[in-house]
Amino acid sequence: MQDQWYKNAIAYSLDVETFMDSDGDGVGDFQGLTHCLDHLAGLGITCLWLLPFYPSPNRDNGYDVMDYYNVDPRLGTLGDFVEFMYQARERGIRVLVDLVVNHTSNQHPWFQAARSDKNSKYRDYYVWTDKLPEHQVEPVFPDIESSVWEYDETSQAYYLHHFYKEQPDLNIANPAVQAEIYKIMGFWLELGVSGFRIDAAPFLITGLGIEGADEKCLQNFLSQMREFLSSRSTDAILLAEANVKPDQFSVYFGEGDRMHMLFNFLLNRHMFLALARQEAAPLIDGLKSIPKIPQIGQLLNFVRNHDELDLSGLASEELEEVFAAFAPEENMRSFGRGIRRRLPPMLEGNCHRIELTYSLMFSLPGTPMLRYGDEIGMGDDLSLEGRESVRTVMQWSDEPNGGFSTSLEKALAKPTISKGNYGYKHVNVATEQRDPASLMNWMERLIRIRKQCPEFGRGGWQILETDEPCVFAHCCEWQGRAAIAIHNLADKECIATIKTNKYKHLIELFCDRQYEPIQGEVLSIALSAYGYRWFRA
Ligand code: TEU
Repeated sequence: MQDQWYKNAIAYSLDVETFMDSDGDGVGDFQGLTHCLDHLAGLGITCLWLLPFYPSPNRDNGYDVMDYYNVDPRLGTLGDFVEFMYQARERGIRVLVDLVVNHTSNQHPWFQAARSDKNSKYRDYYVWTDKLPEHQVEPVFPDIESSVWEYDETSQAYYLHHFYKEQPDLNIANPAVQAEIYKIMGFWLELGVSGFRIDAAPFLITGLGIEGADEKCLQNFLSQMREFLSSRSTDAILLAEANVKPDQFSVYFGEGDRMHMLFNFLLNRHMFLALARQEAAPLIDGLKSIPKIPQIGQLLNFVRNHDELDLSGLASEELEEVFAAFAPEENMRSFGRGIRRRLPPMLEGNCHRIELTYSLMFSLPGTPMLRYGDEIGMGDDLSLEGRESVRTVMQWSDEPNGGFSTSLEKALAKPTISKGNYGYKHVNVATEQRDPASLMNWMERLIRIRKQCPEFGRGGWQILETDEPCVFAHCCEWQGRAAIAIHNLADKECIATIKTNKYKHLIELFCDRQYEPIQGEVLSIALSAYGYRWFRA
């Protein structure tokens, strides 16, 4: 039986390319990452998700794979990967890898064979049409691609691509393609990974790109994927990247026989709306709208990822409220639905508010995930194109290049070091290590306390009603124990009265400053502006 380790994990996502360069060529690599494992272990991280590190022409930051069975030579060798896996395991850190199989790179040998020969067995690995269908879905990047169909001169037909045209969609309905996917999963499982992040899950099976895709077919495929996984490992998990509405959650979780985890995009955007309004209501509505999840299922909470802050599920007025609060300048927006910024610049560097946000995210029901650089409060670099603005290199010290690379010319040739207040001179691991009041040391404490509160990861949750609209208070219970978290989203202090007779003696676990102990039968909780308090009840 699975011990459901993922329900009490502390996850961390990183891109090998931007984490640490060990050989001075200006590009991060597996050896560099291996040297930095002690930093991650010291923080308390127990599970890494690595963004794609496979050979790729890099049209889409590695999300266009040319070879599923290797490491991009810029990042190291398979040998370096295996050594990294050993060193991670020694430190109790599990590793999830990105399974990018909605599409391949157009440079993948399968696509090369498919386009050059209509009789090739690889032809049906992709989705072709001679005539453009009448109804077409929108491409994911409408600012760059005008259609999901691209005409291929060589084979005189159109192929389907939901993302960039250099990323032809695989025809996953084809059993031969499914067999290839299982072979890829089997390979990485043998190398010791603890599971997969399933990239672009909702797009996997999309018929001919026509609206009303074959949902049943997708469900079957997700079940079969799980069956394959279980036949090879009792421990590994599947984590789907699916930014979908609550009524679609069951497609991914099934009866507990499909995905183990889903990214919690839903609560993510509700959290940002709540922060923008300085009101708890959007978070409460968000939580309440999450359907019941099978026992083995879990949601993965996060603040930001490597894409834009995707707000596409919000109503248009709500979207505008978040834009107005956190991205007033046009160039931070991406075609109307997202924000290309990291959190600290969105909150104008307000340390107290940054802590509030992570404290909140870590206490939400589910598993928390950080993204590299979150622990030190890294910013973005809006002078970079598109999503590159939030993909700058990790800042290790105030040395040149932020200690990321010894190669001055090469790393600087690629201007990835973020500037200004958030640049490596001010924000870096070495400096924060020495400062007891730093965000990084705070994050380490947050993680330690969170590990002592399995209730947030494993328990059932309940909203605690308060008389202050700006206060979000909730309680999670598991195996007869309860953990309570109270967050003041507003920039003014308050005293929130919590209406409950159930919890009388609260023991303070974690808070933003020294508070008077709570006394008496009525729970009157003092909170500073953006204050937060965690209790054991
Ligand atoms: O994103 C998949 C996805 O569904 C997109 O809509 C995502 O929300 C969008 O890229 C926002 O910028 C994944 C990866 O996270 C993304 O980086 C890749 O570009 C994409 O798949 C294609 O592989």
